[in-house]
Amino acid sequence: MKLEQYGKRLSSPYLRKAMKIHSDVRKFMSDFLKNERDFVEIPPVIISAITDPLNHPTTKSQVQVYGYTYELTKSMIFHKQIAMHALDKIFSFSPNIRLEPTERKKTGRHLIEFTQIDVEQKNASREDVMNLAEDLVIYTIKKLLEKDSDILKSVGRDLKIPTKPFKRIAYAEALKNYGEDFETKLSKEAKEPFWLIDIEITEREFYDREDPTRPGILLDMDLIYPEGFGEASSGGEREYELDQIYKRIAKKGQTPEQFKWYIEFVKKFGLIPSAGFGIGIERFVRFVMGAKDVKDVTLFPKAPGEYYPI
Ligand code: ASN
Repeated sequence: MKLEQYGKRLSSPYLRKAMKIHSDVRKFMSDFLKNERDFVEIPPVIISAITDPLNHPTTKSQVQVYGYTYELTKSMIFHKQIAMHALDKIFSFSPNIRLEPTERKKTGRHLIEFTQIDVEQKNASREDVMNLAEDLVIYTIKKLLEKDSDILKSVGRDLKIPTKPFKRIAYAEALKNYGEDFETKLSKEAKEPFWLIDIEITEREFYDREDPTRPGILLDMDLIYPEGFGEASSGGEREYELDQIYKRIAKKGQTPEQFKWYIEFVKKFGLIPSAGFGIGIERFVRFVMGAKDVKDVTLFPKAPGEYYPI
């Protein structure tokens, strides 16, 4: 994006509205978790010796510090698990850097720099955190409809309060009925947010816990927006047993050395069972506004493969 374009878009009324929604989304999500559910907000981690390997390829972004190499955070997953030693219920507005392949600039859903509200709860089951995420989404939408109905009306968005519980679709069933592109198809068809659950082990990272009663199936979930807006969130129960962690890392073709300090930590202190999820804030705002692209609702957007002067 050229400097001139950047300058011009800053005074667009649409962007101003989007940023007001963005600000209110953060406020309501935070209010809900702090005031209604006793969660503690923790500061985000920006650089770390290890970060989320993610299940899809991204280019590593690193910084050299005092002769050591740190990665920029792709998600706070490992820190969330470790934070369970200090606190029972946490969340963070976590800036993530993911250098996605250039093709992803056209999806409408990808920025290389974005923020997710990352939530984790000690000794919680998948069921507990799905319930929590539903309440969080419903609370936030209700509050936005109360406070920002003028904005939503002015952009022609007829936003509905989702009905609880959200529908669930098992990964295998979605794949069988809709083929590889099931997520897009299901999202387009849906009128309300829904869950994709029981994702196959090969499709996710080692930290999502395998169901001990159903080998190969994870105790995880994705939240999908309706009307074609696609993925909102991913999360699940976490793997906390070291032998399983080793097994899962090997299954991914990764090595324990890649996650050295995490493994060292687990050896020395162990992990506490937990479950959690992360909801992308820009994607949430895009859904609320009914916008075409996350770029359109972001003050300083950075799309994959492009250079931005600001
Ligand atoms: N935040 C996600 C989770 O809690 C992880 C991710 O963003 N990859 O599972």
